[in-house]
Amino acid sequence: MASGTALVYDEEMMSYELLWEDLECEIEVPDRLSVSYNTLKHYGLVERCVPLPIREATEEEITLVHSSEYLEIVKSTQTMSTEELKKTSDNFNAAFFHPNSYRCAKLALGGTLQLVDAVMSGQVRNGLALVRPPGHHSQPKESNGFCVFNNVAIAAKYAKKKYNLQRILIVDWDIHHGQGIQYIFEDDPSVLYFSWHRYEHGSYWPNLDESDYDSVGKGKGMGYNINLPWNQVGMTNADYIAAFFHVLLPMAFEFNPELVLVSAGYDSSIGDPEGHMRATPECFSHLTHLLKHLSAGKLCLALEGGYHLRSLGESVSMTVRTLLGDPVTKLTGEMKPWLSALESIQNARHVHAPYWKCLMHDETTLIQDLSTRGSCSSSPLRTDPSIADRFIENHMKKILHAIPKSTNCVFPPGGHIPSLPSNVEVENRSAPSEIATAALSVFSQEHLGNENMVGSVGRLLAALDKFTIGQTRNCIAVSPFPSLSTQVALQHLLNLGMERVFCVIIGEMDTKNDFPDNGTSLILRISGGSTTKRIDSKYHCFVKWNESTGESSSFFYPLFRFILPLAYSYQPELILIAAGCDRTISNKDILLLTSLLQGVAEGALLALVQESEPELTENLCNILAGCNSGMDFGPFKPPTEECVLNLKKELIAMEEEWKLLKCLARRS
Ligand code: Q9C
Ligand code: ZN
Repeated sequence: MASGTALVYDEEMMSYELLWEDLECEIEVPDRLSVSYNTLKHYGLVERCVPLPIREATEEEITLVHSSEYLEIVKSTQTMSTEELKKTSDNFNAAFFHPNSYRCAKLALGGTLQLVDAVMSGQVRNGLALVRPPGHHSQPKESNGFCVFNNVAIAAKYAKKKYNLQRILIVDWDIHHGQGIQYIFEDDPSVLYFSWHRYEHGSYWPNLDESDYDSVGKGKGMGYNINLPWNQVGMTNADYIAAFFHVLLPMAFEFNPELVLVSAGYDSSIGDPEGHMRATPECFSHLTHLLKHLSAGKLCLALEGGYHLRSLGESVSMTVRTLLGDPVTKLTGEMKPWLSALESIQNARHVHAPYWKCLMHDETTLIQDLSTRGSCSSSPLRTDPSIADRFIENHMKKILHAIPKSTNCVFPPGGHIPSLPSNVEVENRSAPSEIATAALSVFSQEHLGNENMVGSVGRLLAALDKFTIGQTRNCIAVSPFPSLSTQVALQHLLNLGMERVFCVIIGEMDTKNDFPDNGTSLILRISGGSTTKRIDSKYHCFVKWNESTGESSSFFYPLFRFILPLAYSYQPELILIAAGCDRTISNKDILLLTSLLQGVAEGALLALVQESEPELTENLCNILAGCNSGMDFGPFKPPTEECVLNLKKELIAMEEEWKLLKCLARRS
């Protein structure tokens, strides 16, 4: 499996700028690049990446998308006077040329293609191209929105051709609609394009009807263009994460791409003078973390917009940190999407329901955007960038940069120890056996004489103490009786003062259901449901899942529809995952679940596994130690109607309490 994160950067791409006065274009400055790079340096991230040399794109590559006539126009700007440059620029919408624009545009595209080659050849697992000019607005015959060549669209065509790919996903998290990319792949089912964008019912640039949610693609490409228009400014972390859970990710997993490209614009981040949204920098860690679970981690990002320099630098850094595999910083803010965001999400899901089986059985109706139509603030007040500066400065001080820590492994005394990654430590201390016996006796008298069990509980308790003082990142404990160990562990964690533990129990547990019900833990059980009964409490959830576990899995459906929104809504301090018996999800599903849940609780996670499952243990170790991002969790299949309907009952019971579960503005 490939490892490493590539970084493409060359300061030569700072050698063009706006040469005349133009309020619309003045924000696209050379410093965008140096600030991004210097912030990465400041956090020590540049040294940890693999530097890739930049190159010029060839004419053949440029014309994968652009017409030769347009190429000649761009070429001709090299020798133009300022006056001629201005005249040429005026032929396009929000574009400007400089004598170095052509050279830089060739480097920006060439750099993006270098990244694709490095990822596709396995030289690295993922990477970021810090480039300018941006690309996603440019069209076969047009420069548009500061973009000259469509870097990401050409990268997709290039990858398709050179590596014979059948399915590529393009995620456009820039705050503008990448209409250029939409036009290029509109009728192409091999490229799934997702864009969210500030829209305000068409009153925001580029003011196109085709940016609305009902542009789903054309001909064979119907269903492969996903637009999520934001009809209000001020969208937050909760809105963005909800959009990923309820719109992008289910379709992306059903699509199962072989490569993911990101039009990574950071004008969707807080403080941006264009976007006026409120997502904070760590939100980009979460978006990146989620996307790493597709296409065996093959993820290429290319910079698009981002005009608030401080916000841009911090958000880029958060992205790269996550590409490198560092623990994901907690997502801040209230986990409650705006009504306007839910309306957009509901409509996007509705128009795509005919094309995607994962949406087909869900309730979807169109909704009039009553919360915003006519009343939205079409021109938000310009906030002083220095106010945003101060906010971001403070915010970055407040949020913890979890430092990479080791993974702890607990084996019963004398148990078999599999081969482990180098950053995994094996717990060799133990709580005194009287203490272990006392902890165990709360739940069972039966095993008090079992030396193996008492010994493994002793070690588990020692490991948990280390946990709460922040000495380990996460922990996997192998136990002769995982059900019992789960109860002992949860009780101990609560005794130590933990306030919110998200407890996922997979399969059946041969213990009574005497978990607390006071909010200190949220219990989620996933099983076939033969013996499990739903408990009427907002702190006890039940996913009844009995899809036959074959080659392909549909487990992504409850993951994004229920489990992750629940976890993100609860905002736990720690995740506990227990693998019981008679499970109805596969080991691969457990690995995907575990890996995704590392995005919550700063990665603090405890996994409990039966002694007789060395393979699951070893794989979980790799995931927890961060040696997994090259794992292929696919192939996937859509869920059956029965499973969707089972989940719906639970959803209706829970969505008022856990707001990220909502993906309807209103039930009809
Ligand atoms: N007041 C990119 O982010 N101006 N291009 C819109 C609305 C054009 C953005 C004006 C913005 C172009 C790559
Ligand atoms: Zn943009």
